[in-house]
Amino acid sequence: MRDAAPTTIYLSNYTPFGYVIDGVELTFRLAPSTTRVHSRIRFRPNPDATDRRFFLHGENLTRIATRIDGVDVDVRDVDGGIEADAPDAPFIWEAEVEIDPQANTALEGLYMSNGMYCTQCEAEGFRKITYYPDRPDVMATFDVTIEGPEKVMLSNGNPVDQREGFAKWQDPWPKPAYLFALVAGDLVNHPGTFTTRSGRKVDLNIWVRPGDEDKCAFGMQALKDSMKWDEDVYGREYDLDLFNIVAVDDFNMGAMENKGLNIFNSSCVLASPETSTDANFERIEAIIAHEYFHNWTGNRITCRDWFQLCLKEGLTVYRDQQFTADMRSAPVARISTVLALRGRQFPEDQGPLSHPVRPESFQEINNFYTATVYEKGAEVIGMLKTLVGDAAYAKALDLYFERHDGDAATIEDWLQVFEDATGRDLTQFKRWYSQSGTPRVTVREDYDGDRFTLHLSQTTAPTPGQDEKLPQVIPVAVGLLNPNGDEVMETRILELTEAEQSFTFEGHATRPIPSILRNFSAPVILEQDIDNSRRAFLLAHDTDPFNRWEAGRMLARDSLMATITTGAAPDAAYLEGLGAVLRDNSLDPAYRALMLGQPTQSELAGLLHEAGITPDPDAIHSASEALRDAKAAAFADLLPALYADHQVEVPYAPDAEGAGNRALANAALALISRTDGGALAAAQYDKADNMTLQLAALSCLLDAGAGQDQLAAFEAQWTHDRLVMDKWFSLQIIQAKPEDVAATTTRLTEHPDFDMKNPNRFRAVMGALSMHHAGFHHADGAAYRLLADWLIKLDSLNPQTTARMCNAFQTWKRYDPDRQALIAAQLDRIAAKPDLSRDTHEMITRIRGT
Ligand code: B3K
Ligand code: ZN
Repeated sequence: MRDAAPTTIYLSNYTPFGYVIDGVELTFRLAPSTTRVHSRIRFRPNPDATDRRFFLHGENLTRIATRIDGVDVDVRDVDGGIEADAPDAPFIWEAEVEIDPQANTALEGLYMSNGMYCTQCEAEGFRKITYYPDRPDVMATFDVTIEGPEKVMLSNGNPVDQREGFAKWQDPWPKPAYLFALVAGDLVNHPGTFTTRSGRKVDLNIWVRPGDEDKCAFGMQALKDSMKWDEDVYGREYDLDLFNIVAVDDFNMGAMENKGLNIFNSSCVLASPETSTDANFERIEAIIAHEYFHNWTGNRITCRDWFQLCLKEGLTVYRDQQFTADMRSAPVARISTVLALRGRQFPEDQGPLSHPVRPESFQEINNFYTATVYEKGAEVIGMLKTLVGDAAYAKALDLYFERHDGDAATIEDWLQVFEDATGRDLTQFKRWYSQSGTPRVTVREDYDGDRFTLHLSQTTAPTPGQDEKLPQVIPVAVGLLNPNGDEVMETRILELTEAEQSFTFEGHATRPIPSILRNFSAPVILEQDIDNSRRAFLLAHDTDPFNRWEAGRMLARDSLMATITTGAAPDAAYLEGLGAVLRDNSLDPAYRALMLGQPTQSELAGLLHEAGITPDPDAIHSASEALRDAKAAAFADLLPALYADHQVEVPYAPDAEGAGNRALANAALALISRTDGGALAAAQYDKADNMTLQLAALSCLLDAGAGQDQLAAFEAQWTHDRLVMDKWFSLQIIQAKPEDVAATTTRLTEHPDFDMKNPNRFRAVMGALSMHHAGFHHADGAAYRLLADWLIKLDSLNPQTTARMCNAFQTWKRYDPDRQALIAAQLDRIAAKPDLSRDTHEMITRIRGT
């Protein structure tokens, strides 16, 4: 067996596997460095395939024996696996291999985390467990036997035999190998039950390390809420008698939807008021829902090949966003989604990593679990629903589940369902899956005394590999207001399908004021040549909560841009409009807290670059600070009341209402701390009985240049809790002055609790470094060098997390020639590392470009 060389895989080269599987039996004899895996797989020729090459993937496996129909067989080592001569008739394949979970620091395949065994197989990790056609279109039922001294030994499906040192599991649902899971260790469970709408009782468990039992209740409730919601909204019922979730400390991502045995990064499931912030609770709720929803969108209907990843991810993200909107505030949820999209997906789509929602080629599929596939993929589903309407969407989804249950499907299958359910031709809409880049929609207005006309046009800038762009189908939600702020036309969907198109609205005796792209109806950049008074009007009156927020956001943006480019003082119209919103007690506190926010420094750098201006990170930093100071001054009278009025007196609960009040009070505290030297924050820190208040207070203190005592006290209080300590590590970098960021980060990497092998800790430190815009881009280049040093070190241990972190460099072409040269030198240094992983190699090559 040889390691796979970095070859490029193309969507257009898909061919089915030559064999189908009638059943898989696996036996694991667990030992930390010498786990034996015996596989017995019933193959038969695939009538739908022509290529009969019997190729099985395999990586890092020590081969002990291979047999066909009980007879030892010689296999040939080829790139990425083995080949053997197989009969043109049904046969039984057996293999005995040895693997070393203890040495598996890549956290892919079977590995150990804090003394427990666990697996991560998506996308291509099963081949590190045994020889197998490790591709999602090969589906089979799995019987799994686990032998070992572990107290708890889990796999997918239902337990059929459990004795001391032995556990046998059967999963009746055929599945691709990427959904296989095994967990074994000294675990305890937080139990629950759910009765499905057809009356079946399902046992639920959250498995954790002893000591974490008190952090499971919230996740359990989120799971039950998700199960109920999927029944109510999508008509989807759970299909096994048992659903297990396991919390694991060392995990490359958030969580994984393995059939009946979801595995979670402990940061995405464990929660308690003392250790978790409101934002943590909300994220946990969303991720539990997301993984649960995959049971239908991903597991029952899976992907034919990895190019179709958005089929399950875009749809499942869309579903978890709907769930959050239903469980909490819909406008607040939508604004948060758009903030994340603009923060992560837009830069990706406008830089060297830009790729279509359905990519057409890759070297390492793990590099394509991106904001584009996930978040833009979800926006595409949302647009489809907007275009066909709610009822037709529901009809199409029913048809999708009916027609494709048990299939490994494609985007073509998905769109066909919508075409059949609605009679609509989606040929042009499909470009959302193949064309990369963020479309730019420009608006011009005309009024003739009665008719109001919107002239819309669309363009998309060239992206890597795509010079020419065709017009896309863009649903533009528009409402009209009169000058008093009353809505004179309710939201309507304009379908922009041409490069240029005009839409006329008759019977308007006074010139209406349009509110365009309501609820952010498409993932585009809207260019509207309107002045501040128009934006201030919309900030005061727009009946669409998203666009009302957006009006404030645009005022903040323009104010910041003016400060950066001309040194102008913060815009008084913005501050005045914002003040009115903050004083309006009829508005949801969570919404007002979002209103107080402003574009991030990285977002501003992107906007400057788009406008043809080289961003200066120091100038962006000072303008952002100046705007915060201006808010602190302008609202000096209001802020103490805002703070006092939104104190939550009842015991902590992570619900939307309490969280909204805390968000607004903490936003007020952040501004107050700019003028009181941190006095109020210190008082909050002293009395805080939950992490939301404690962490916010500490953050304000550090921002005010104080808080060293509290920082030490925090460390002493939480030194035993890895997840809380991640926050302690991050916060010091986030709140460091730009010129101190690299040194602070270096100091933290020397802390005895800095453990690069733990992805959460690595991300807490290196992620914070890369997200501190002015610190990361400090002109001395120290932060670039530091990140590159650590990426080079981590690459040999954990390619996936290393490759993901390379994203920090993706915006490098925005900056001045000196910074570009500094970054290019680091990219080249990483590229030159001997034995660089395929993952990191692909990322660096794409980012570096030519
Ligand atoms: N499907 C997994 C992600 C797997 C990532 C592999 N590199 C979690 C999720 O999207 O739900
Ligand atoms: Zn997912």
